[in-house]
Amino acid sequence: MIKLDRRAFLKGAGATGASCALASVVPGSLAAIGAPALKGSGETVYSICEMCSTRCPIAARVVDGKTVFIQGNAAAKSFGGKVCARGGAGHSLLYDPQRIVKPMKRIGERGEGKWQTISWEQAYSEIAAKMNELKSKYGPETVVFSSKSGSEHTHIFNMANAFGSPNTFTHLSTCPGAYEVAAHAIYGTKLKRDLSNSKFIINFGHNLYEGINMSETRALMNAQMDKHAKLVVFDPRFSVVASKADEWYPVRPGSDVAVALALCQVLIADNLYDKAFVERYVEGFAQFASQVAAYTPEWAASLTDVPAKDIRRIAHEMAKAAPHALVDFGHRSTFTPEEFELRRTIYALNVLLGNFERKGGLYMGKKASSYNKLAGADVAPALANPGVKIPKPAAKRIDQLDGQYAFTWKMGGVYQSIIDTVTTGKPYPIHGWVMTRTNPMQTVTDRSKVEQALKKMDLVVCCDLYVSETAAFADYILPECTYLERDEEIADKSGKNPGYYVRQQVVDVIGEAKPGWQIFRELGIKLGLDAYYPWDNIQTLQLAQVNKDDALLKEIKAKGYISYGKPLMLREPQMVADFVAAYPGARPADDDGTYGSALKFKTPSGKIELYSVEVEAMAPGRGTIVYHEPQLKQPDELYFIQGKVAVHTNGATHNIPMLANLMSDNAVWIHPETAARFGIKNGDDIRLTSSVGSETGHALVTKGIRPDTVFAYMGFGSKNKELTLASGKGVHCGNLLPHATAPVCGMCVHTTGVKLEKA
Ligand SMILES: Nc1nc2c(c(=O)[nH]1)N[C@H]1C(S)=C(S)[C@@H](COP(=O)(O)OP(=O)(O)OC[C@H]3O[C@@H](n4cnc5c(=O)[nH]c(N)nc54)[C@H](O)[C@@H]3O)O[C@H]1N2
Ligand SMILES: Nc1nc2c(c(=O)[nH]1)N[C@H]1C(S)=C(S)[C@@H](COP(=O)(O)OP(=O)(O)OC[C@H]3O[C@@H](n4cnc5c(=O)[nH]c(N)nc54)[C@H](O)[C@@H]3O)O[C@H]1N2
Ligand code: SF4
Ligand SMILES: [Mo]
Repeated sequence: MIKLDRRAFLKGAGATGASCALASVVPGSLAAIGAPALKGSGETVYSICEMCSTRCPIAARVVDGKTVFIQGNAAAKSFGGKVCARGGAGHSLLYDPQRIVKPMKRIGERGEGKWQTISWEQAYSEIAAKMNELKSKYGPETVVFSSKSGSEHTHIFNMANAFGSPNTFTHLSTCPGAYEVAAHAIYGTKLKRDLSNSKFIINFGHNLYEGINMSETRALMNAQMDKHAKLVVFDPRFSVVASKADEWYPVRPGSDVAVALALCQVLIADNLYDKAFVERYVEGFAQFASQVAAYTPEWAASLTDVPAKDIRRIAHEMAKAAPHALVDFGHRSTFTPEEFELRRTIYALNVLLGNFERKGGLYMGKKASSYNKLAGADVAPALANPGVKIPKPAAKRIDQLDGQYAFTWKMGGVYQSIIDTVTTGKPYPIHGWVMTRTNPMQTVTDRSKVEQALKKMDLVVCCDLYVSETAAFADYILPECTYLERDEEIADKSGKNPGYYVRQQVVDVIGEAKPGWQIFRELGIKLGLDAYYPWDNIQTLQLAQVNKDDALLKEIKAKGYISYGKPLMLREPQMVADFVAAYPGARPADDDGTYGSALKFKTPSGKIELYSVEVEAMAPGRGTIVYHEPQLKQPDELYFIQGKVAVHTNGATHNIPMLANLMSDNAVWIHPETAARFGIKNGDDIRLTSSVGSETGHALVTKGIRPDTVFAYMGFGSKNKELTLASGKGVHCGNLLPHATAPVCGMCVHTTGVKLEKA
C-alpha cells in the first residue's frame, strides 16, 4: 500500500516531475501548493462514492490526518457494505499531486499546456463576460453545456437553461441511452432487473465482474452462488463474466440482435411464451410474431456464429425457468448501429417470459409517491423538488430531439451532435462549450474531431479534478473538490421499495477547490441570473427537499442511506400479501393475489407495445422489430471492441497513483491464429489503424477473443502531458472510433473495423 503521509507525498510529487522531462509542475496543482495534512473529525461519515457513477453508499473517516479509510455503508444491504478496488482508492485521488486545486487560465495556444492560476473572482468575471458576449452576439443557444449525469448536471444545466440555452448533454448517448429508449418504446418507462432472484440469466456483453456496479455485481454473484442460477454469456471476448458462466458464446460483434430474435422465434413457434401475460398486457403481439417467424435459429447461426441447436435449447431452458428468468438488457449499449433493435428485442424476450414485476425478472423502481399510494399511507417521505421554475429556452436543440430521437431523455440528448454541429455549422453554429465531469476527448468518438471542435470555440470552460485530456484544451479550468470534500443534495435510491441517500463531506477541502453546486451557482449569479438562486448553500437545498423536516434530514445524514417499507413486486403474490398485511389502508390484492390490475404502462395504448405507432412515425419501417444487417467493418479489417477493466473508470482514473500502479497500460487482445497471420508474438509492439486514426500499443495473444476481433480496455493512452502517470500509455480507443450515430436511440457506436500490423 502507498503511504500517504506528507513526506511520501512530496517525494512522489518530485519523482513525478523527474520521471517525465516534458512535464513541469502545473501551477494550479496540488504538487504546486504542497500537500496539507488532511483535516476531518475522524468520526465515520456516511456518504457516496464517486470513483465511478454507480455511486455506491460508503462509510469513510480521516485517519491520523494522513489518509481516508473508505468502506461500504452496511445499511445499504444490496451493496453488501462493500466497495470495489476503485472505491477503496479514493484517498489516492484526493491526494494526487496532479489534482487541480486552483482555478487556471490558459496563457498559450489551446492545448499547448501553458497555464496561470487565477482567483475565482477573476475566473467567474471573465467567463461570465464572455458567455454574455456570445449570448448577445449569436444567441444563448450557441453555448452548449455537458456533464455526466448526477448532482453536477442539475446545477450546470439549470444554469444553462436560465442562461437561455437548450443545448445540454450528458453521457447518455455514449452509455445507457439505447436501453432507456427501448424501454420507453416498449414499456413506457425505465426498468430495473432483479438479478439476485433470477434462476436463468442471459447476458449479452454485460460485463458485471469488470464493469462493476456493486449492487448489480453482487446480485449476479448471489444468483450464481446462492441460487445456482444458470448464466449464459454472449461476448466476442472471454470476459470475467464469461469465465464464470455456465455457457459462453463468442458471438460475432454487433450481431447479438439476431441471436435475440431467434430466441423470440423459438419461444413463439414452440409455444413456450407466457400467453396469459401477453393477452392481458401486450399490444402488437401479432405483428411482432409474424415478423419474427422468419428469424429461425438456423437463420441466426450463420450471422452470429452461435450454433442453431444451442439457441433452440437455450430458449427451451429459459422458458422452463420463467418467470424467474431474465435476459439482461446490459449497460453500455453502444456495440452496433442496431442498438435500438437489440435492446428492444431483449425486452421482447422478457415480455415473452412474463417476468415483469416477478422475482428474478424486470420491475419498475418504487419511489415514495407510487409506493405510498398503494400502501394508502405515508410509509416513505416524498422529497420536494426545491428548484425555481426556469422558463424553457426558446431555441431548438441542435440534436433534433423532436424528430427521430424523440424518446431520448431531453437533458441528456445526443452528445456527439456537438461535434457534428461544429463540423457542419448546422442547424446553427456553436461558439462556446462549458462542461463539468466529462472527458469527451476520451469518451466521445473520433478524438481528432473533438479536438478540432474545441479549437474552433470562442470559449471552452472545463470543470474537473484534473487537467483531463479535454481540460487541456480549455480556456479556463475550474477545480471541483473531490466527492470526499463535498456535500450534495439528497438523492433518490429507490428500488423495490423507496430509499434515499446523501453525499457528505468527509475531509476539509484542499486548496481552493469548490463543490460543483457552488461553482455553477456563483457563475450563474455572475451571469446576472440571481433570480434563479433563492438558496444559499447545500443545507438550504437539502432542507427544502425534506420540506423543512429537520429531524428527517438529520436521520438521513446519520444513516447515510435509508430505505422504507417492504420490497414490493406487483405480480409476486407473497410480496403483495406481506405488503397488504403491513399496511391496513393498502390497496386490496386482486383475486389472484397480485397487484396485476394496478399495472398501467405509459405508452399510447396503455399496454406493453411490441408494435409502436410512435416509433413507426419517428422511423418508418421500425414500428415492430425488424432485422437490419449492421455494417461495422470492411472485409479486410478486424472488429475493434472495448470494455471496462475492474481497476479503472472510463477515461478518468488512469492518473490516480494507486490505480496507475495496479494497471497503467492496455495490451490489445489478439487471437493466436490472427497473431500468427500477422507475424505477431505476445508483447510485440503493434499498430491499429482505422478510418479515422492510428494507435500503437502491444499485443496480448490470447484465445479469449474471436480470431476476427481485437479488444482493448478503454480509457488508456491519454495524450495530454499534464497527467504523467497516464499519458502515452496504451491504446487510445476514442482515437480509433469514427463518429457514427445509431438510428432512433442516437447512440454513439463504439465498434469499428481496424487494420492490424506489427509496429
Ligand atoms: N471508446 C469508448 N468510449 C466510451 C466507452 C467505451 O467503453 N469505449 N464507455 C462509455 C461510457 S459507458 C461512459 S459512462 C462514458 C463516460 O464518459 P465521461 O462522462 O466523459 O466520464 P468519465 O471518463 O468517467 O469522467 C470524466 C471526467 O470526470 C472527471 N471527474 C471525476 N470525478 C469528478 C468530480 O467529482 N467532479 C468533476 N467536476 N469532475 C470529475 C474525471 O477527471 C474525468 O476527466 O464514456 C463512454 N465512452
Ligand atoms: N471497473 C469499472 N467499473 C465500471 C466502470 C468502469 O469504467 N470501470 N464504468 C461504469 C459505467 S459508466 C458503466 S456504463 C458500466 C459498464 O458496464 P458494461 O456495459 O457491463 O461494461 P463494458 O465493459 O463496457 O461491457 C462491454 C462488454 O461487451 C463486450 N462486447 C463488445 N462488443 C460486443 C458485442 O457486439 N456483443 C456482445 N455481446 N458483447 C460485446 C465487451 O467484450 C465487454 O465485455 O460499468 C460501470 N462500472
Ligand atoms: S462501483 Fe466501485 S468505484 Fe463505482 S461507486 Fe461503487 S465502490 Fe465506487
Ligand atoms: Mo457508462
